[in-house]
Amino acid sequence: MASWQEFSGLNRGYVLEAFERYRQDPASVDPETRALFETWTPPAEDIEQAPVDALPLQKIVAAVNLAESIRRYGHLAAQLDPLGGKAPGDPSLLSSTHGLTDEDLRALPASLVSGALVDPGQTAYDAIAALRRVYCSTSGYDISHVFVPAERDWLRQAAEGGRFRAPADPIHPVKLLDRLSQVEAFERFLQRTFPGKTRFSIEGLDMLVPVLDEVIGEAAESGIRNILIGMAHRGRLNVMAHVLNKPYAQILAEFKEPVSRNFREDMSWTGDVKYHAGALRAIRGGERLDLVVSMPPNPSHLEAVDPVVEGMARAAGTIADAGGPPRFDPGRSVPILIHGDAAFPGQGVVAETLNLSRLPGYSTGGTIHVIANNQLGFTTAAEDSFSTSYASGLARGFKIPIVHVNADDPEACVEAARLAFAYRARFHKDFLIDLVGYRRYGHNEGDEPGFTQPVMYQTIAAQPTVRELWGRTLVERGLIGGEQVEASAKKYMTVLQTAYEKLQPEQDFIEPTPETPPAGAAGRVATAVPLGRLRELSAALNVFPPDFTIHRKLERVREKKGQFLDAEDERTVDWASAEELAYASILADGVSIRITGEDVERGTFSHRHAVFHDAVDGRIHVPLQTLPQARAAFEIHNSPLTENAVIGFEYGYNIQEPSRLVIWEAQYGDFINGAQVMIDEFIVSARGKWGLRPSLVLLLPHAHEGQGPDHASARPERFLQLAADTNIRVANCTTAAQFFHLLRRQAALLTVDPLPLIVLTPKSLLRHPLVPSTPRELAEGRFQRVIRDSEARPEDVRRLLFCSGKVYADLVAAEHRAARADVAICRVEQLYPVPKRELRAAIEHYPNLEQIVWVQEEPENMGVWDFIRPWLFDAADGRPVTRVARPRSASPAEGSASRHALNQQALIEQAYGAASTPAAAPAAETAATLVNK
Ligand SMILES: Cc1ncc(C[n+]2csc(CCOP(=O)(O)OP(=O)(O)O)c2C)c(N)n1
Repeated sequence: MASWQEFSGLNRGYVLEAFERYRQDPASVDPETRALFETWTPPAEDIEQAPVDALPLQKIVAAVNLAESIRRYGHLAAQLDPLGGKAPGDPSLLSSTHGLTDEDLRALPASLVSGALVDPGQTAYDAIAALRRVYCSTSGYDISHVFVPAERDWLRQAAEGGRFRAPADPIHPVKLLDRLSQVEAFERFLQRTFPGKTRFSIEGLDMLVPVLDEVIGEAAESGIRNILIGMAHRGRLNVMAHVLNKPYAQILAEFKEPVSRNFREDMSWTGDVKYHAGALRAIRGGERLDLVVSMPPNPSHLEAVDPVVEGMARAAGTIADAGGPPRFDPGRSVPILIHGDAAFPGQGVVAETLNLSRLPGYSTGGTIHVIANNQLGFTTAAEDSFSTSYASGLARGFKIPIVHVNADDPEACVEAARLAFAYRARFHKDFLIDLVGYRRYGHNEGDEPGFTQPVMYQTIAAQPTVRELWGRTLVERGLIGGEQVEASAKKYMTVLQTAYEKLQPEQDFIEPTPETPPAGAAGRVATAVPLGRLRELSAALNVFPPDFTIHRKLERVREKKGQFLDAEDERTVDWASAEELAYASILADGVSIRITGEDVERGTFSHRHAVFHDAVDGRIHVPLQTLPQARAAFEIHNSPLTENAVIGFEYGYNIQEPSRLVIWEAQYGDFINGAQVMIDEFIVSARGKWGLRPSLVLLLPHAHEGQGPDHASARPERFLQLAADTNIRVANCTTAAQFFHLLRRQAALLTVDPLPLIVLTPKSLLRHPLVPSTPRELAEGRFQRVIRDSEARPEDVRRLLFCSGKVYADLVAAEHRAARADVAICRVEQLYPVPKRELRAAIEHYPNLEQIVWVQEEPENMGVWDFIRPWLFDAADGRPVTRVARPRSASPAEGSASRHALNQQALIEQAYGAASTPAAAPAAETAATLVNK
């Protein structure tokens, strides 16, 4: 048995309780405990001189249990609602439930329940009262779900020891009042000057700003270099003004909404509303840049920015400027996420983001979460919003400590912020502050809340602001006079009034100006790598630790790789080797790489093997991390089974560190629609809306191969529909060399002309004999946007088939290929930006052309046809253009391999204009003859 000294007050209670049971009935405890108790008696001296036998043991146990209940469930009795809503309470918090009277407690020593909270010589009664003040006041410590005992003890000690309370580290009460005056004046001024204009006022949650001040102050002191704040609409303008120091003039100018100087005649420039804009504040200490606080722009889609901010924090804390794996330092950056009380439990992306928090490839060393809890979601009340007891309930499952705090108690709020930061600094894990306030107006300032919450809004109308309440407290404490409270409020109204009077809306209105990419930048970058260099890289990639046992089957693959660059003109470089060589050469060029996605380390189709596992002891070896030529770091992580949050995360990582190559790969491209919010709201539109320049790469396995409707399509039509204003590049390569050059081109463009790159990648084609390239094609070539038919004689060609991706392999493999000298097949390898020049040149290459056909395996309403049609018509210059596709369909593919095979066969027949399907007939008619699904 552990020594008696090792038991804290609580555990002692349990031991004593067990001992008492044993004394009454030895069989009531387990044999092991019985054996111990046979030779053990509890020492008496430890319980404040009173011999145990002299104390009423049941009362001791009851007092210990009461104290434990207060620690666990005290938050249920805490006064968290500034509007006076009744706390639910819990019977276990009552002394009577435990059979205790006040006298009983007065007869017991304080040390039984908590010595730290009271003076020596006080009783358990005083200690229980003190515990209630800690756990049942305006802060609710919801921490019993933290399963790591050391953390839970630390949290309890922090709460009970008053480590974060005045006077140990006093909160400056007058400064706090001043800050609250500033926060309030801002909203009042906007309300007065722009009545009814949407600003999503912070009022009712004004303490959010001092809470952020506190975290940022602590972060600055502890040497953190980057703070990333993610937040939605509520209070955003106020936080921008006061936490990110966005000038009042700029905010006021945005309210005036002058016609932008960037207004484009072609109407294609979009921009975004003011409460989506981002901001950045550099806090300098002397010569050195000490701290950067930034808030990225975000869309209306609530919580979508959460993983983005996490990715940014991860990037900011990652050192990747030397070969090997990168190093993540949690002391460099802190993410802060501000959530809505309806959005936090409601939006799935929150759970996805929380799930990232402790994964090696995604951890950011702890996020500070604040739920800006105004007890409403638009018009919806809590009981219709979440099934958990609190809005924060989800965080419990992730063992995140939670402090609920009444937003009208400024000191308690500041303490919560301090505790959050200290916990994060100590354990590098997430912490959540549930800041419980209210919403002074409707959802927006033009909205009438009385329609749906009449009673609540009667209370709110009578509720003094937190500034007024705090002002009164300071007056009561004799710290200031009443006139000072009012003077402080007036001062900031005057500041705003002055800023408004000086306003020059045209000049003060600043909008992001997207730069037009330098024309043809993508075409100019050199991507070839000399053969000698490729051989060196390949040899280095093949070096394994001497005692490493490679899996039998992979050993053979590696052996083959030993010679695959020997013959310059043999097609020996397969897709996987080309990809690996692209990465190796990019690292050697000094660009770091991060690759994530489900099962990417091996690759869904077992082609990549970027991480080898020793067949005997399971230890791992990552060739791209031991590459001597690498001048930048390489990391690859299997992601959790998530699309939305992880794409958001990688986008965030990418915009924070744009000079690194960041790649996300889908398991199958079909699952990309799980991340449609990230695609629509960030990846394709961040540049148009916010002037950002993402360059994330998405690898999306795509092809109709008979695996059913959900393993067929990466939905290229969706990306192409979203392609405009040169916002993305979309490619679909058919050879290993093409992929090699495409990846290298992307890496080279990161600093020149960054754009997201969407690649439709192969599945069965990974091992198709048409795909491998010659070493020379890597050493001398470049990415070709369009690949013409090298076999057809131009003057023989009457029918030109344009296609993209895997259907090319089927067209070439068809028996018609040899017999039809009049048919040429041209691959469109880059779909956007549309290679107009190459399309036209390909058409003009064939002087006797009669028919141009777009061939795709996707249904006619999907794939590329609808998008490319106008460009093809344009390039065709009056020549007939038609298409061959599966019939229009609500789902992408057949749910049967045999039907797929039949349809695919018919499709190829039609493409060649075979006898059964007249060449000139519109495909849609002939497509109807395909076997119906
Ligand atoms: C994904 C998504 N769905 C719906 C909306 C529409 N909407 C905007 S604010 C809001 C209520 C949000 O409530 P809460 O999270 O509590 O934040 P609050 O506005 O109360 O601060 C809703 C439903 C949205 N912006 N995003």
